[in-house]
Amino acid sequence: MPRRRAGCISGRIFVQGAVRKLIMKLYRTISGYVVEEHDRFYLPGKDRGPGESWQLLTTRDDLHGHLLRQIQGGNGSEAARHALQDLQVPIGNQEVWAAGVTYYRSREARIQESKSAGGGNFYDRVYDAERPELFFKATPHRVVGPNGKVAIRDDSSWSVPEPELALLVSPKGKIIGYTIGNDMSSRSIEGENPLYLPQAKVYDRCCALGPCILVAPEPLPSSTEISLEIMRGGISEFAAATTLASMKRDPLSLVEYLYRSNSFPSGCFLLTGTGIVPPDSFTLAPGDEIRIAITGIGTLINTVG
Ligand code: DO4
Ligand code: MG
Repeated sequence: MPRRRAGCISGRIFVQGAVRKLIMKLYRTISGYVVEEHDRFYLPGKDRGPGESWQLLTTRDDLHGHLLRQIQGGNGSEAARHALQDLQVPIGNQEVWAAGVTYYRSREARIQESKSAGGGNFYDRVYDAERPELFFKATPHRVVGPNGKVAIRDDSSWSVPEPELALLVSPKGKIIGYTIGNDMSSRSIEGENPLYLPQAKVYDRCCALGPCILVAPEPLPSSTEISLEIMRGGISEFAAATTLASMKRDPLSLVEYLYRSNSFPSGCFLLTGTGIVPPDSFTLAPGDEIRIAITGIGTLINTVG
């Protein structure tokens, strides 16, 4: 039996040597990075000498243990809580990639939108295939953060947000965190021809990430809920929810495919697909507020502008 010593961190009992299952939230702010744990807020970069850069921090395979060590013995501070008023987009130099047709609802909507263009059974086939659909989504300059303005394309007549769980993956291919992603999409362009997918998906301010990175030592439970609400003029125009249980693919297998013969020296974010698609009569308009919530992570709010 290994010897374990009981200790106390800020009033919370822990056992030395035991696997600690603490879940933390990591925020990027103008004042440095903030770690939230158990309703306490820490600014380790500020309190312990010059902090490491966001990019360095968010590529560490040992991110969970590293942050735990940084907050150990502390009580948090008001300054750290205050710093959350100036949140920044939680991305460094990572590329953003995305998976598609990972939920039945997405498969159904794509088949419908590409029908008149003779979309064939590609979506049907990819939903059932062993190899997932993976596509390039954004470079950091195309990504906005919490409360930022996402865009609809000037040449799109039918646009929607796609609320997705986003994985933060290290250069070595380890999932080190989770955040909320909005895969803004033009359904008119994609529906015209599936070969137009890169234009439907990649443009300025086509993606939002945030509000924080959830750093958890274990995968998220399948009961994790993803919800979307779109507000127009203060009125709820559309609202729906799904859970990770409806996702056809395992996040680990999506990452495994993404990293096949493909390297990510700066790590990457991988959006895991949408399970929520508004009705065909709905298209986004300037001024719409998009609220995406994921259990345990928080709410990402953006306006179309
Ligand atoms: O097949 C096109 C894109 C699918 C997608 O973005 C999704 O299912 O979330
Ligand atoms: Mg998507």
